Amino acid sequence: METGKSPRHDPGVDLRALGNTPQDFARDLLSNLYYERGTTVESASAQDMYDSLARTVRDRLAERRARTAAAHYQANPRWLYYLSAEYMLGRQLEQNLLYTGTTDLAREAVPDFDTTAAQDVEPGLGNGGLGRLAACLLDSLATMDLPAVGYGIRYDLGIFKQDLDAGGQVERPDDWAFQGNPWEFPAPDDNQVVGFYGKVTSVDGRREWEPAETVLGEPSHMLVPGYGTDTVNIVRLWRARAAQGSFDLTRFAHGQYAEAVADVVRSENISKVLYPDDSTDLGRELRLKQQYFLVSCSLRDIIRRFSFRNDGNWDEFAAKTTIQLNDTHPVLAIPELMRLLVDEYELDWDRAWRITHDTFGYTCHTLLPEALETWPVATIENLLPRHLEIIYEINARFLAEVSERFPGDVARIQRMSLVQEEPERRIRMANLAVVGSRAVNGVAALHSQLLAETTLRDFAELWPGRFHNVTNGVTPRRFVKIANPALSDLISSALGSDAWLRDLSLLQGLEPFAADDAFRARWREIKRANKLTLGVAPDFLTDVIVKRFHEYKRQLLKLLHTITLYQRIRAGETPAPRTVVFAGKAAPGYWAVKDVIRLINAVAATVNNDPAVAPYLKVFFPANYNVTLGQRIYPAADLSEQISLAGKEASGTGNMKLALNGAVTIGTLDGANVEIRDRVGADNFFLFGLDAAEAATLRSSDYRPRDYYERDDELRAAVDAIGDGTFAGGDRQAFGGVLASLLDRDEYLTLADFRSYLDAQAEVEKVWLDAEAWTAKSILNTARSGYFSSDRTIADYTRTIWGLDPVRVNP
Ligand code: 26W
Repeated sequence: METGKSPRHDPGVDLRALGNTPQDFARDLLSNLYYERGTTVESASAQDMYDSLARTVRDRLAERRARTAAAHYQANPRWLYYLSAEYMLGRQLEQNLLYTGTTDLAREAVPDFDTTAAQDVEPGLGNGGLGRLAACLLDSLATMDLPAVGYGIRYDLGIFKQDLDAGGQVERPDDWAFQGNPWEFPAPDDNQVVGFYGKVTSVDGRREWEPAETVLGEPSHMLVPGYGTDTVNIVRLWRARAAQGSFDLTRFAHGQYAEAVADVVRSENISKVLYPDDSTDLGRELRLKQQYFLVSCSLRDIIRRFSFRNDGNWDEFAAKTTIQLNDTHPVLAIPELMRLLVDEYELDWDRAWRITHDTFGYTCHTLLPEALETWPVATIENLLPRHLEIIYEINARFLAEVSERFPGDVARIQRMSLVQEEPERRIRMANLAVVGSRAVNGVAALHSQLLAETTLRDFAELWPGRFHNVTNGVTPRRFVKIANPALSDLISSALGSDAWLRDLSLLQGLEPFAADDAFRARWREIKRANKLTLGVAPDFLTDVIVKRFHEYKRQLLKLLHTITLYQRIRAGETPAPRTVVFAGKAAPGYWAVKDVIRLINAVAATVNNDPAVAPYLKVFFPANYNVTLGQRIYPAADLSEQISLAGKEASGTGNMKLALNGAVTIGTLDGANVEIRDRVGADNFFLFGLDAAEAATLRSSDYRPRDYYERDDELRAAVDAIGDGTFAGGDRQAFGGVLASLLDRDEYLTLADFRSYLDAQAEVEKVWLDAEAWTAKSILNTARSGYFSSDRTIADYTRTIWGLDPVRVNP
């Protein structure tokens, strides 16, 4: 049981009487229209119809959910709790129709299905890769019948919506649940109280924290169904509410109504907005509050669920519970569990530490030093004074262990300390995560290797057995079956069944079809139709770079190539026609890449308005890249651009979605690209650029981007066009910042990799002109990418880190 309430007497009613005949479905839809929306088919708005349909589908999942909860109660299994500040769940309707097998029923019952389905809003409760990975992992956990709960924050405002105004990014708030969220079940009874600020005193030799402020965490959950199974797990999201009594009666009595509610507003601000910064640590106090809010609510909920079935027997806790920390954002869970065990449940330190350490696993998602979170000691001391004491105690004991292992190695102790001393005292959250966890993992083979060799080297030397790799994956249900139904049907008919959706290694069976003319023709036809759906030219090579904007991801390298193509065409060359698709958001304060977005759109305007260029080149920048838009782009892509500077991209997951949809990759040896190339074969991957070791060496030497600029005529011409006003109506200042960053610093070695990249693009073009050869590579990319299913990722976590057993749900 999820709720902690005692199991109810079974009244002998079969809830599956919901039934799945067209009559059953239509009746339930109507019933929801009448009784939930208070309207009729004749007067229903699109929103009324959408909401009623969503409820009709949701009810079918809810019935499975009830059976899942009963099976879990019976089994009293070991649980995985996934703690993540972000989830990018994607649209729910299509997925839930598919998972309940009601897609056809819905199309039949709903008068204008497409308009209705278009009302579905994706909950964008994440920034990018990390949040979408969390959603893929939840999908696979449920599909594999593993007992798991995801915990997160129910932000009122998700990732901002991106508009393009005169080619520049403008942010608009994403009030995603404005029209209500039919997929969500509130559970106000499971409220938790969270404390902040205040002081710590000693009472009978124990430390006692008296918070100065309390806030309520109110949970609701969304259902996470498995595919091809009756398991329905949940993701539980916390929303901040003012604690009772936050209303200031004194002020109210003095006529200061707005001031009287100030505390209410302040409390509820905690879950107001997702921080839109992907990979730079801003260090804002409200963000730390969000992190503690998530951790505190979730741990109390986890302990409540544990005690309900295991009688508060702490010796069983780590056997029944494993908690995975999705990057450092929820790392306060380590000192918080210590605080609960030591201060509230009165366990001694050593026993509490054993339990805590045995409970946690930590996944790191980055290599960028600027993305490693640290918090000023002063901020933590003010907000969470007891946690700071506990962190100091953990540190003292940990450093004693290090000195014993490495006597006199002061530099090592300084590097490993949880406390950074200069330029101000800060807590290093990644160090805390490693010290407090049983297992640490990176998200691709190269990433895990670099973590152990560089970023976390001292820790890997101290505890080599603690370090693991678990290569990321993506769910084939959403990113192949739902995104690309025509391709999915072709795959199923070739393989003789749709079993590949639950065992993606079966895609191997497509290999022989790479040599089958008729199959190749059909494969091309589908790609062509998907391009039409996306709105790009069906016979152009569709060349896509879709991801968050960051300098290390090098969208600028793609743009330099695009400018070169433009200049070649202007000079009379006739390259193979291509559409370059750019999409992605920039962090609102990240001016360097906001300029890149502006420049891309300026180039697009020039290219797309030049009739001499039109037969050969188009540049397309659809606004507001999100899961929904991704689902339209991946199926239309021919070429997948994965061109980050080697050693910077932890894994990437868009690379996997694109390969599974038959795009061929052009990429560096970075992140999971390495493994993609190993699997699809070097012949079916366009490799270029420096590798991670070469890049590190060049960066630490005196790298001079101007030398590359001066030596390469095409590079110089492309860079000059940025500075001479070609794309800015003659204004030479318009992109001065971009120009200077390339020529003066070029932190990510764009100029150094330019020629190698253009050579690889020449190879791309050569193969593309042989349609049969290209299609064979495309098919082999799909056939050999089964490894990149998030089901395999979950199998790896389960085997090496979590040790979970499946619990089957009775029909
Ligand atoms: C503190 C600010 C901040 C916010 C988010 C720092 C770092 C992050 C994330 C760790 C950034 C992120 O999304 N990382 C991506 O995680 C994906 C899933 O593992 C990987 O595929 C991407 O390579 C990695 O950039």
